[in-house]
Amino acid sequence: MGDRGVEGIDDAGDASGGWELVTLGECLVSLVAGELGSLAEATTFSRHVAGAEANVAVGLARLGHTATFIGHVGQDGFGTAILRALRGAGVGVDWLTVDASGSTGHLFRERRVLGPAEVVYARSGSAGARLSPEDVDAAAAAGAFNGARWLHLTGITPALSPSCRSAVSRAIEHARGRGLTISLDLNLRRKLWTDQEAKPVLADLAARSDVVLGSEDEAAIVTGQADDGSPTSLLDSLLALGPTLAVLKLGANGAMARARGGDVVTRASLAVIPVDPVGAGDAFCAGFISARLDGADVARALDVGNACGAAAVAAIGDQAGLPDAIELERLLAASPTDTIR
Ligand code: KDG
Repeated sequence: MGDRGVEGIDDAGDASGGWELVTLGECLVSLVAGELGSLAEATTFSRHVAGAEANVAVGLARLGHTATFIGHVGQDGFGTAILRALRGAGVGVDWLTVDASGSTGHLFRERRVLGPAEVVYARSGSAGARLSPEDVDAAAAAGAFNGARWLHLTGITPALSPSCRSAVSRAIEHARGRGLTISLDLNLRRKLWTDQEAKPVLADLAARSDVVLGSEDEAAIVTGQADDGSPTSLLDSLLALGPTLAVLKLGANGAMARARGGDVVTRASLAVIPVDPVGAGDAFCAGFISARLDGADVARALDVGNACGAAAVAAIGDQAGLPDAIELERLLAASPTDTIR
């Protein structure tokens, strides 16, 4: 178990320098509709920095951990905005390449408080999709993984391009060789690939990860098990793929987890009226990973993840609501009627 990182050992040691968390993928700009409802009626948009892995890195940094991000942005104003935002959040950008051969990926999305929100991507052929295994090797050679404790991956990056898929695989090799804990958020994006294309790729990544997180729908696709309303059997099917810990994000219903050979742990979410549901899953991952890096047990990590997810949906944009450590403690301690005066 020693080579399985934090999830495989009881006593998570201190970071020995460098970045605690390494992640990689496409950080993009998200143009979020100002008006609630259909994109068809939206006329104003606000610009935010987005991208699942970058959201997790920013979430970790807000909570006092250190995180670095490997990727590409275009040599354009959106790329500059991303660099400034990540740097300003304290995320390492030493391995965020400014790439003149493609533009920065962006997306438009509507804001709904009822039903799923539609996203329109403008990321095909983007700079972000040019991330390659050579980038990961270069970051590793420059020390990105030295002293790191955690590698976080999502199912979005392998869908972007063959080189992105290889980059994810290469990151696992670097992390595994150094004993990092590896987490995979399934994050199935059906506008990027079909379920049939995604299933074997994500199942393979899950097999090579320590912690797999996802929704019930995503877990059902990746495990090939019917989503029959039994989260416990989905957790077991995820564990059968190979990780030591499986986590189901249940949105307003909280989260559940099971470690291999352990009991099912279920924790409720915080009550919240969402103003922008996108980014909740990434915020959950940030909170969960942060708590595990702090040595928390799975129940506490689920609580922290749920609180971060609730905080994220209470603000517009993927990253605006990500709490710092003080806000997090207030959220975990407060009754719904509390006011800070
Ligand atoms: O989880 C939020 C992400 O989905 C969003 O920021 C954009 O990375 C993104 C994607 O590909 O959907």
